[in-house]
Amino acid sequence: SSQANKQALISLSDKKDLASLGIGLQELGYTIVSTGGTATSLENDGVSVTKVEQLTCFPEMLDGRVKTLHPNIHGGILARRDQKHHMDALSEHGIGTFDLVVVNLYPFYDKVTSAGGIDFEDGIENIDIGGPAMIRAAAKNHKDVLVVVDSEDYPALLEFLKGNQDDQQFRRKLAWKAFQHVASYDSAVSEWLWKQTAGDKFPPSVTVPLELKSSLRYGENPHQKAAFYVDKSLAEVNAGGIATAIQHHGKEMSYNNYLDADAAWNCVSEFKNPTCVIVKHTNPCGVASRDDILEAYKLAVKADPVSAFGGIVAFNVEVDEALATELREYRSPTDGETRMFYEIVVAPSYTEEGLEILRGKSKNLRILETKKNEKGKLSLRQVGGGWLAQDSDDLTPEDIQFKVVSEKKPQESELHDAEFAWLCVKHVKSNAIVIAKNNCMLGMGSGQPNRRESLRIAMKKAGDEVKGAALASDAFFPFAWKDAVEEACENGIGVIAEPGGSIRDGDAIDCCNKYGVALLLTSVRHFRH
Ligand code: 93A
Repeated sequence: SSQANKQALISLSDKKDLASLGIGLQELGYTIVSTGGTATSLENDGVSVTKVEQLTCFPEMLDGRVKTLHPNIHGGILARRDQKHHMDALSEHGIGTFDLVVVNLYPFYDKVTSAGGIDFEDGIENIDIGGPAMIRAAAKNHKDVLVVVDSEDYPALLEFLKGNQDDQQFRRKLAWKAFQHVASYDSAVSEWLWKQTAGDKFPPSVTVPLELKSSLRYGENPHQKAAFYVDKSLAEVNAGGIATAIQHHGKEMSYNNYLDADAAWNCVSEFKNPTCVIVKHTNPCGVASRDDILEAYKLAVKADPVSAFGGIVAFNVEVDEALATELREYRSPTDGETRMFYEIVVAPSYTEEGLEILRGKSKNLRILETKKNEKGKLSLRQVGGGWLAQDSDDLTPEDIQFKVVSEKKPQESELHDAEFAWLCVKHVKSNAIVIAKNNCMLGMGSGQPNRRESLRIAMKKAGDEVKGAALASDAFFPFAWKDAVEEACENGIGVIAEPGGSIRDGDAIDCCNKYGVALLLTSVRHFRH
């Protein structure tokens, strides 16, 4: 067949599915050339191999640093088949062409991030030089050399070779993937080297290896094209977060779905006790913690049933049969009739029965399973022409001192309510006000350009329950005109937690003293723009 005399060069650190690839190529009549470990592995699977040394007439040198870096290898990859003088040069030197190059690289990233870490010297030894050189050469000459860097592409490759029909688009796609692979590899190396010189100093080297995960149907609006990328450096260490979530069921995730699911997951992950968070348009509109997660769920809906409808529901505990049934059946407290409808459920795990029941709720309901986010990660946001980087806001109430500055000392329960409200307010868009009591968010106001308006919205949602509840404000009260503090006090709030730091802090304290309200200053601000 036309496959006769074809040569494949295979050099793999990760030997997953190597046997099936080798056998497949051998059946197609390919001569396989391989480096040491790859050759041994193929021979063990009964595939005959030519060793690279036989072509280079050199042994693998310098502890393997120089194995494939040789004209007999690179000439065979890079020669232009349509240039007579290239082909003449090959025959003059007795070099054969390669039609296929399959390479994956030394597992640098896994090595340097492995538990316990590795020595600097070891890190250096794990930088692959010959591998990227072959990948780049083959990708450059993809018109005639197929390049494969991902074992998931082996079946498509074998199909393509069997088909005996050329397809330049297929080749270009493989070449694109090959350069992506090398680029993200080099990013990881450079980031690691930066850390060796700068430690954890800010700013860090930002070479986030992004990998296209999927094209999305559209962006925030249908006229905007959109796609989703994962941060490979996190995906490879199997870190949590929405990007690495498993979708068990439901319609394809949309752009807005990712944003909202991320917000819900980030918020619910903050809580230690069993908690339910419901998010709408990236803001938590219901949050409740209870030993009984069913009760927490119902309280989270009740906080604002109108907003919760069509929202994203997140739990920090497993979804079992009872919880799934409640999610399926629960009727909106607004009319006591309509079953609640959700876009997404996110949780750390599901029982078999729980999953089955949720699948039966609707074919569209997206069911996501994911793990806690890694802390201490960089947060990046785009502005016109650039990116802003900051540490993620990882502070928890344990890191924060709630300093009593009022005459009224808060009771234990009031202090606890203030801490709960504080955890919630951190996840609400500024200007953010949260009113909470007894491990339950009663009302929230978000995103208003003035704090008093956010307060009014929060109080309206809390209704009569505002009396004796805790209020958290993500930033200090400027106390201009008659301020929000006074309005909250007049309406019967029990305790206020805010960062303080305004030149008018004294006014806020006087006001709380006048109404007998406890005031706690945290010295920490949680803006979320
Ligand atoms: O040390 S290298 O940078 N020098 C080379 O010449 C070379 N050639 C292939 N690393 C090199 N490789 C890498 O060896 C490949 O990228 C692959 O990851 C690995 C396969 O080695 P083995 O077949 O011995 O397991």
